[in-house]
Amino acid sequence: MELISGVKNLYKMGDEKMKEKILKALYGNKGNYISGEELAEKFGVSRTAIWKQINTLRNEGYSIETTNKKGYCLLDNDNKLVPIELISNVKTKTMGKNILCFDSIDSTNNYAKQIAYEAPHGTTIISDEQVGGRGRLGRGWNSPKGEGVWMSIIVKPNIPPTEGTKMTQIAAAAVCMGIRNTTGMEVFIKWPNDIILNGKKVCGILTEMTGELNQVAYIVVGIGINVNIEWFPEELKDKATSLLIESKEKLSRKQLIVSIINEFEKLYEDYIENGNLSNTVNICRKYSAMLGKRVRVIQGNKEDMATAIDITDEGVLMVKLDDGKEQLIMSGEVSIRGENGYI
Ligand code: BT5
Repeated sequence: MELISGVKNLYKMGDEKMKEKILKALYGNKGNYISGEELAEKFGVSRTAIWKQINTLRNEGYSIETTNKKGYCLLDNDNKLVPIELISNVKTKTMGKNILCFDSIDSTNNYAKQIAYEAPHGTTIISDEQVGGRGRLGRGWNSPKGEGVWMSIIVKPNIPPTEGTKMTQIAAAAVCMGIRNTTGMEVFIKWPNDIILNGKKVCGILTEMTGELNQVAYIVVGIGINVNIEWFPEELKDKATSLLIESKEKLSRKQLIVSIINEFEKLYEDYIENGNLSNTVNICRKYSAMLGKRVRVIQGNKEDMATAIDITDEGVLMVKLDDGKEQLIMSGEVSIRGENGYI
């Protein structure tokens, strides 16, 4: 697991490494040349030191063009996820203001949990690939390299653990709006944690919480979106899809990430600052893949057919069972499947 970019010691911003400073300067000038001399002067080091750092950056996959006369130029490499670029594009107060990007990792949720106590609220972990991506209840999450958004946001709300499941609804609403805003694609929310496109799963959310009985210490909100995946393994191909498969177009992961973080902060602040989950719930209702549909409620060994009738103001699903009784479904308590398998 190697941290490819990001400020390694992210809590001491003054301690930024030379490589990061150079990268920042190149980003500020993207598409244009800066001379080695100018960089050397700016950072008080030799031109050779600059050249060495540029080589390191190149080895890490940054496309940097060099000419003897003009110096260095960072080319637009749209698929490369770079903290500096993401951080400077989000329009938020705290969310996504610390971003760590990995080339490969077991699971961004695992890493987020390792650093969660020290990491500032809003810290976001992103990886180009996950080799141990996780779904709920020990299930796996397929996370191929360079083709998805595999990210985890650490939040530290001042709420009791019983409220924690609301983060999943906030994230689902944020992802739904983020995808709609950046791609125009008509995605829907399958309560509680899936985003559906043309009847197949395009995104899953894994929310994990740590805390005391009456106070959350932190919550890790893991979001996995199939963006530019071209094919799925046999066991997933009937139930999973990607934005690329449905739109036939390669999409920018950066724009998507930025938009989701912006939406997430808006909805999160509405809830935490103003105690208002209604914006989230309105989105979850408006774009629900479930409301009005027949669903299967699975509780332990028991299975009932029902109709999904509402998402309450608390973000809880209400169903009407076939015997006429209404039942509230708390997230995590039951699984819900469409009548004909997955929806
Ligand atoms: C989820 O679980 O949908 C939560 C997925 C969360 C993934 C993110 S990625 C960043 C962060 N780091 C992690 O390690 N995880 C989070 P669940 O509802 O249990 O669905 C899991 C099931 O979805 C699997 O058992 C497969 O059937 C299916 N699946 C696996 N990979 C998939 C994919 N890429 N797209 C669609 N379905 C998939």
